[in-house]
Amino acid sequence: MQQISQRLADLVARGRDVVVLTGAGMSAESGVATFRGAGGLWENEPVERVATPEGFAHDPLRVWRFYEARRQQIAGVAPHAGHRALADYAARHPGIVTVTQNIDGLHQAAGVEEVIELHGSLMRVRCTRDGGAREDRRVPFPALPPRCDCGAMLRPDVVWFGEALPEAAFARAHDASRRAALFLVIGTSALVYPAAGLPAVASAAGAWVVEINPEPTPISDQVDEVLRGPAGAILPALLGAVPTPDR
Ligand code: BV8
Repeated sequence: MQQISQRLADLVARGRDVVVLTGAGMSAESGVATFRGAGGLWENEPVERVATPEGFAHDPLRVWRFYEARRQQIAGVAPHAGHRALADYAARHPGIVTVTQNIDGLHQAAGVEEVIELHGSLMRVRCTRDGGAREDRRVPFPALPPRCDCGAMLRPDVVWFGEALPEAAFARAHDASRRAALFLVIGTSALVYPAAGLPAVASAAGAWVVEINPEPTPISDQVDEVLRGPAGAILPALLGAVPTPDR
């Protein structure tokens, strides 16, 4: 692994007040498509058509086809060594806070007990009549768009553009960022707010902010340290031995 600073080594060994913020790049090595860049999800499906309330109101079937395809993809993938390294580290350091923009559930599948999901979950649906949300792991759905027992249409329980993030989840993530000693920002293009603003919150409060990403991002020159490379290789080396997959 590339050379890391003594400060990062000490903070990882101490394991207190550590916050991890992940994006789609964290799941790339599990075979899950990211959003932006070559072969990204948004390449074939413009955001405004499949990740906005207006797009859903205009063509719910098109939106559900987009999310159903992702549900089917997720049903067939597993966490990689980077997910397992994070989960193993969290098990050894219960104070670590795992915040994700991802909706694929792979941190939980790797064994992380508590994950703050800022943008919702692929495997949760929400009734468009009463807003009630629940887990629904049927893949595929019997019909699209899926219906609630009350007869109303169901929507994915995810946060679309122009929609507020779940208030309690974002408040917990923001509070943890303000108290962080070490903030790892992993696999995100740092373009989508307010999640992308959390590294700056941590930095302003004195955290050592480290970006783990094979590519530069708009925050690369604002963080304290950059580990340029894939999460699946960097995290096991950074956080210690990776447990066998049968955890
Ligand atoms: C809101 C749906 C307000 C779920 C998504 C300032 C403040 C607040 C809002 C805004 C603001 N400025 C603009 C806004 C509006 C907007 C926004 O941020 N627009 C951007 C594009 C300018 N924000 C919103 O609309 C948010 N809502 O603020 O509402 C409000 C308040 C009150 C009342 C009403 C409204 C909602 C944002 C959530 C939108 N939903 N998706 C889904 O389908 O998943 S966003 C979408 O992008 C995903 O959720 C994803 O999580 C997110 C970010 O993408 P990334 O995860 O970073 O993925 P990406 O592909 O971009 O990058 C992958 C990275 O991984 C790359 O850097 C790559 O190099 C790297 N990588 C690749 N391989 C690896 C790797 N890294 C490590 N290892 C590897 N192997």
